[in-house]
Amino acid sequence: MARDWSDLFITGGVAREDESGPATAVERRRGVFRRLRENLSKTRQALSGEIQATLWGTLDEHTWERLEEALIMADVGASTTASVVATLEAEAAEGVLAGGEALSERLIELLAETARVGDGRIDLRASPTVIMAVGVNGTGKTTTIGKLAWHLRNELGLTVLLGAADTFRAAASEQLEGWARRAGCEIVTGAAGSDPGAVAFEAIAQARSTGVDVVIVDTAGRLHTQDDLMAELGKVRRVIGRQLEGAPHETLLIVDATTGQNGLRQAKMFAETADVTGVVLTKLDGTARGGIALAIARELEMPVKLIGVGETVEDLRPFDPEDFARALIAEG
Ligand SMILES: Nc1nc2c(ncn2[C@@H]2O[C@H](COP(=O)(O)OP(=O)(O)OP(=O)(O)O)[C@@H](O)[C@H]2O)c(=O)[nH]1
Ligand SMILES: [Mg+2]
Repeated sequence: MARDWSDLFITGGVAREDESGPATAVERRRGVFRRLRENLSKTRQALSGEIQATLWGTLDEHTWERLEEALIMADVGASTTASVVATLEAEAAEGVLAGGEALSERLIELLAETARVGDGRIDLRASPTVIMAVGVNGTGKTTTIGKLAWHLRNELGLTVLLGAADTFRAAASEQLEGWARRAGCEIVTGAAGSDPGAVAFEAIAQARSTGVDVVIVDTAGRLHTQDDLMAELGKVRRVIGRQLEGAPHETLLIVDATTGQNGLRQAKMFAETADVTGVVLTKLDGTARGGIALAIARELEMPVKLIGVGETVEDLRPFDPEDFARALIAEG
């Protein structure tokens, strides 16, 4: 139960093993799941009661309509909802699924299947591995980087260096410096208004010379329609690639879940121009429409790798489709 940090990363044996023993590990994962449910309580409240009442009642055409409505209200998306509900309805008609419990479990399974797209893991075997965070303004890039650095340091025992390549927004470097202090990692910054590519270049150069495991590069927020800024992002990527072949190894698109279908459209266009390899969906604690996490991977044709469910370091989690669907829907 509950995907752990060690399941998210491919580390080639450099990471620390879980030394707590199997019983404690299971207990820990249970605790993580409970916390996930709490943090997703806004969507859960909107969705779980309605779905359970529907599935445990008499099954007729209204059942499937109500189920569709509930899922669409939670932003699971029209096409995902239609196909999941059609499958459930067909299986119920065949008599394969008897009773509310079986229907609820099958719904969780179908939603989780939808959300499973590509390899959701992050490969950290390159030395150093370079991760870039990109996205629209204010989606949670800097915060996510801070949380991620903290987990890489504290859960996996890796060394991390942050590159503050958002030289555009005043105070962006200071914000990242705060996270570097909390996470206990190094940081490379540039002067306000300086070339973001130069900061990324310097960060990787420093990581290489000091033998750091992971470099995470922060970038300024931008819209996919801002051609000059999108071109700048391409330039930063090229600079990184020239400094280290194969880098950046991972480009995470940070998407704000509270922006719903509009944010999803924006993300789609962003992903088309920015060589994105995975999605981080943030602020899921702040929305009753967290079902978007189950549809976004299919819509963008790339995996959701991490989710943000609050503002503290503990509130960044590896995305596990089944846990997520269960946290939104299951009773109890
Ligand atoms: N509730 C909640 N707040 C979050 C989450 N992730 C980020 N935030 C908040 O969102 C706000 C913006 O976060 P930043 O990390 O500064 O966003 P950014 O994408 O770096 O912003 P720009 O650099 O200006 O484009 C901050 O107040 C964060 O604390 C989350 O998962 N849940
Ligand atoms: Mg930022």
